[in-house]
Amino acid sequence: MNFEDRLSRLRKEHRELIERRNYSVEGNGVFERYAYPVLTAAHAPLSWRYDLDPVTNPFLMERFGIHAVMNAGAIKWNGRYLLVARVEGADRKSFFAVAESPDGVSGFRFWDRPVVMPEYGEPATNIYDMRLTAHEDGWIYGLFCVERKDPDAKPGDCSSAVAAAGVARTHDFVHWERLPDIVSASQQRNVVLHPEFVDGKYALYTRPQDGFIEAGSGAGIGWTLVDTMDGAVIRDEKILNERFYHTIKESKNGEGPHPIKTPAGWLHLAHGVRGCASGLRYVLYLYMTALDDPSRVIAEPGGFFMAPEGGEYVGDVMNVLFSNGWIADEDGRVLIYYASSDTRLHVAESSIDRLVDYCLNTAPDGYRTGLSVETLNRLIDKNNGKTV
Ligand code: BGC
Ligand code: BMA
Repeated sequence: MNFEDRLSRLRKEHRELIERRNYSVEGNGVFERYAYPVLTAAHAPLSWRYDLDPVTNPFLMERFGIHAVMNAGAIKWNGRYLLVARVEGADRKSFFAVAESPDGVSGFRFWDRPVVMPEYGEPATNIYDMRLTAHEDGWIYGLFCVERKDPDAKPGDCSSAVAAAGVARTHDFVHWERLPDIVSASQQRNVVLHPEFVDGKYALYTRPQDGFIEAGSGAGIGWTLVDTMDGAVIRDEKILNERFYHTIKESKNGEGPHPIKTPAGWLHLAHGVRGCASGLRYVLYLYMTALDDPSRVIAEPGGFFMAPEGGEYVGDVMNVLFSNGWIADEDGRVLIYYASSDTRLHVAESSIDRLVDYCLNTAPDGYRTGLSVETLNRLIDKNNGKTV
């Protein structure tokens, strides 16, 4: 095919992909998945991937491979639904890019350029998984993972890394002011800024780990208060949501986006990780904390809220659902942006009322099979009209 024909075909396919209407699919009552992913590598503008000049690129081949789009921070901003996605190139480096949609479920389109994130200290090898928080101090913060090679890695060790929490803030999603990485004695990924001051301080959900991959003595999702985001230092961390033997969060867990404030408490979305013969399995779960103390858990349904299904299992890193973005709309609708297998980004829809009902009326994990069977029998008895 000649250059012009191929280019017009690529443009047509790209336009059709972006303009495709999405629709929700009936689910389990707790949420509905939408049929199509909201962002994929193919959503990246052609001008990012191709040199569009027939003289310098006569074969119209890709010059910059975009491999995956996943793990997006999400926010409703001036009536617009914005995602700050993790875009990963063929070179395995990820960066952030903003995409926007008029309704939050269809028509997501990338802004013209990726985010140029200023460096702090030793330039990062990789950055990913931004959590967005419109804080009551007036700034919109993006907290994200900053990965660098472990300076203590032995010669020949090309895998050991150090994860720290990066901090940047913006008013327009184009210009970002980079603040110092958060200082912590532990490795930190999945650090999330709570949207309100607590006791006059900034509150952070943390995830202390001994190593880059292994949690080690890191017991789960932590909580800490810091005086400033301009040079935040984690001193005392309290673990508010623990890992637990033989659960969906046996190996690791981490806060997703910042929690949503509801009349019944703060609603949290998190990921839980367990090991199995095929590697690590990442699923999503919910829990709630008290309005007067966002670090006190008041409800936690047992098991996962969402796990991979069908094609979601397949991708660059199999068996992974991950979420670091959701939007609570004014009408009570909640849009949950989740990525599957580190490859593409989807949306599921629920509502505050439904998610709170799910949290308050689903039995907690009893941590042993006998209690699971008791819970099941209570439900069957109820359905059989027996008083329990
Ligand atoms: C990858 C992340 C992953 C982390 C831990 C990083 O190198 O980019 O996607 O979460 O390793 O496995
Ligand atoms: C992590 C995360 C994600 C990723 C997941 C699965 O630890 O930080 O970026 O989706 O692993 O690879």
